[in-house]
Amino acid sequence: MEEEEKNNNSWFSRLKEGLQKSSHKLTEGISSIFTKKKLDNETLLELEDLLISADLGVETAQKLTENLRKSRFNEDITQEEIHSFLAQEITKILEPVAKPLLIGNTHKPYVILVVGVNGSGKTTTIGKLGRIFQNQGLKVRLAAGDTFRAAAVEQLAEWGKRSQIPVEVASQGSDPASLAYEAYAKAQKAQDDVLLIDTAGRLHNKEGLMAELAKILRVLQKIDPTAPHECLLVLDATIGQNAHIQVEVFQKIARITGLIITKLDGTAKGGVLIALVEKFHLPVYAIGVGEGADDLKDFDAKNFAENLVGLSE
Ligand SMILES: Nc1nc2c(ncn2[C@@H]2O[C@H](COP(=O)(O)OP(=O)(O)OP(=O)(O)O)[C@@H](O)[C@H]2O)c(=O)[nH]1
Ligand SMILES: [Mg+2]
Repeated sequence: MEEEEKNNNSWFSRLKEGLQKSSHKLTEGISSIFTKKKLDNETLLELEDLLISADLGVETAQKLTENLRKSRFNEDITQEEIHSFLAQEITKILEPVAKPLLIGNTHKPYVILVVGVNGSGKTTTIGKLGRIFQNQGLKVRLAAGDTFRAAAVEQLAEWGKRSQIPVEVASQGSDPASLAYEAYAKAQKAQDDVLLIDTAGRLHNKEGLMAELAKILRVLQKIDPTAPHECLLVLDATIGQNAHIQVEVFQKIARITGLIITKLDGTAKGGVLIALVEKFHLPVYAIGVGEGADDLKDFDAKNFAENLVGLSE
């Protein structure tokens, strides 16, 4: 029990620490805006600007300030109340999409394809997810579908070695679709519970890479027309509003079933997660708040919202 409590505490402090850059920006902004007691038009406009600059998106910023106007206009309000109000409103937005990534027993193996532009954190996320699933007692296999770079294969192999998870690899430059197919067949035969497939970083202006992703999907569907059972899009939070275009581009090729937002520890743009949720309504399965093996966190709407607005500071 005590151990569990300790783990929980470190979980919360890591999340808080991770989101510090974003929460700092909002906290500073709020303390410089709310210097007078009454909630007037000027203050509301300044708050709207602050929320936009914190990457929450124009529509969300307008919605939040409008709600605040409705409930408290011309009344005395404290900074503490602003923090609580924002945390509550943001929680309401995020709650419907905060879902754990559950490996059902409907498909064995449960095939998870991981996509995203280069450097977004795909390989690292797969390493972390593999560990999480293994700790749940599931039989896991990884496939190093980024066959372009030898270093990418090594990177995944290293994660596999650390957690003693088998990793399927192919020689450099070989067809990633064949690797995905073979890994799937092997996972089926071995009766694995989960197969996580890594892919190369795909810039949306590289048609060839996009065609390759389409091919991977086609071969997986030869084995099971419902595969992949999840297609996760990994987004780097530090790119802020550019994340929107990445969702749009990847949605054109694959049926994206959920998002993972990484690098929330290295950015003041953490609010972009809220803008993405408002626009795309995709589940957010997890968030990355650091490079370590335990830095991929379940996405909990209330905790995220409170930490983002610095409520616990
Ligand atoms: N600070 C921080 N760094 C992260 C996080 N997730 C990943 N990284 C780092 O981001 C860098 C890129 O991560 P990768 O997992 O290699 O990204 P990728 O999408 O596989 O990149 P490509 O294989 O080039 O397409 C690595 O240095 C990771 O350690 C995170 O949540 N926080
Ligand atoms: Mg990679």
